[in-house]
Amino acid sequence: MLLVGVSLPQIPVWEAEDSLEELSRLAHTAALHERARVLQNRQRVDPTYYLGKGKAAELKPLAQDCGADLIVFDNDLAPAQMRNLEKLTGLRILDRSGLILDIFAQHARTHTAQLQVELAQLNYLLPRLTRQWSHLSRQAGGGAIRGMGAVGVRGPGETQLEIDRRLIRRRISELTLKLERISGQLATSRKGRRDAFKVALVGYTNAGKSTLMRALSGAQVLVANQLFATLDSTTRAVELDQGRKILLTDTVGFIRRLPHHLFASFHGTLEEAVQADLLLHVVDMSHPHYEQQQTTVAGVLRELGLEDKPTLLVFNKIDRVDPGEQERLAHHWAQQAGAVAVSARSGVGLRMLREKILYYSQEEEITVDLHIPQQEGRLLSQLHHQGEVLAQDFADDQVHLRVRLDRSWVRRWGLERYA
Ligand SMILES: Nc1nc2c(ncn2[C@@H]2O[C@H](COP(=O)(O)OP(=O)(O)OP(=O)(O)O)[C@@H](O)[C@H]2O)c(=O)[nH]1
Ligand SMILES: [Mg+2]
Repeated sequence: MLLVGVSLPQIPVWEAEDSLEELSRLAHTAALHERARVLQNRQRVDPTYYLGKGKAAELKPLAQDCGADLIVFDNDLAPAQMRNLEKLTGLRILDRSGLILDIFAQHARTHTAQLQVELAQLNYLLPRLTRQWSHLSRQAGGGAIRGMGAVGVRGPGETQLEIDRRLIRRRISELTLKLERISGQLATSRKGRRDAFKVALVGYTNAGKSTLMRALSGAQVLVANQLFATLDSTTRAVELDQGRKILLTDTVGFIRRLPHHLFASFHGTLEEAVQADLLLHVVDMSHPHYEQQQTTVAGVLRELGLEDKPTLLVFNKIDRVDPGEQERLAHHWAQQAGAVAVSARSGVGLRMLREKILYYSQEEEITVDLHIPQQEGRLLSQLHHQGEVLAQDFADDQVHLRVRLDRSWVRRWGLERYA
């Protein structure tokens, strides 16, 4: 496979190179092997071929020389550019979004993830549908046309292409409905746990979120040195010190230029992050451009409307720097951003991390004095159950309680009227 990138003036060259390097890792994850790499500097994008005409013409002989039968572009191509390149080179063309979709299709294990990926693939496919579309759908990992059934009966004057489009649209609405139903069910089951303090792991793909999930909760989530190993969210109860329980969720990672179809389809999965009380933003500090990854993640969080959510930065993989340096960095980050340096693999810094989470989770707790009529037996027992009763005495037909509990309970149970 041939990798092609275009470096534009508004993007520094190192960033284009880094992005191409990342594309190579993505390709590797999709079991594609890089044969050669082309990076062209251009003032602007060429409307016909994305890269310059001359460069585009060189692709075919270059691919022949190195035995590549597929060209992967780091940039997202317009449907017409993709067709033009296919015509010019006679080879299959894939762009960044297409490749990421492919990986998602390969990695989707649960039913929900499969539906989400299929929806994203079809939305990606629809404007690219041409007579050769069957090859596109093959390359989309097989998921794209699953469930569409036999080719429909041709309506009067309908071409095959129109039929295909109609089928895809129908499948898209079917999937959208199914996913809405699933996310409704999830919301209901989440209601049952809304009283617990919820923490979600977010971060760039491969930052070590799942490893940290394992280290903190013992959950046997998949850890792999590949991009987008995790596509589903997993939630586990974790007991911090002092018997305090939280719910920890591991979820899908982010990447620069995340295909927006995917983003839209995975809203259900990302909902876990939206609902969390605290985000742990995991950063792979051993990555040469970790700061840029951090910025990318912050951007995605902004798109999700989560920029104001309490967020704790967790610099992971600290075991990769030498021990002398570890302490200095940990200190530096703690000073700078209240961040914690950890190694999810070796366990360094996890105690500190637990303490920090505990601290955040207690922020949510308040102590209230209440006067509750004795006949409110149910409320009294709930308070004993959910809160920590610090003092209690009985007077007339009232119970005086001093309770430490989650701020949210005050509102939910209308406790103000007993204060
Ligand atoms: N050296 C070192 N490697 C780590 C550490 N944490 C995770 N890794 C490795 O980093 C790779 C990615 O880890 P994952 O936990 O799968 O990362 P993730 O963030 O869940 O990635 P995706 O689910 O693909 O987005 C694996 O090879 C891990 O073994 C760490 O603290 N130190
Ligand atoms: Mg993971």
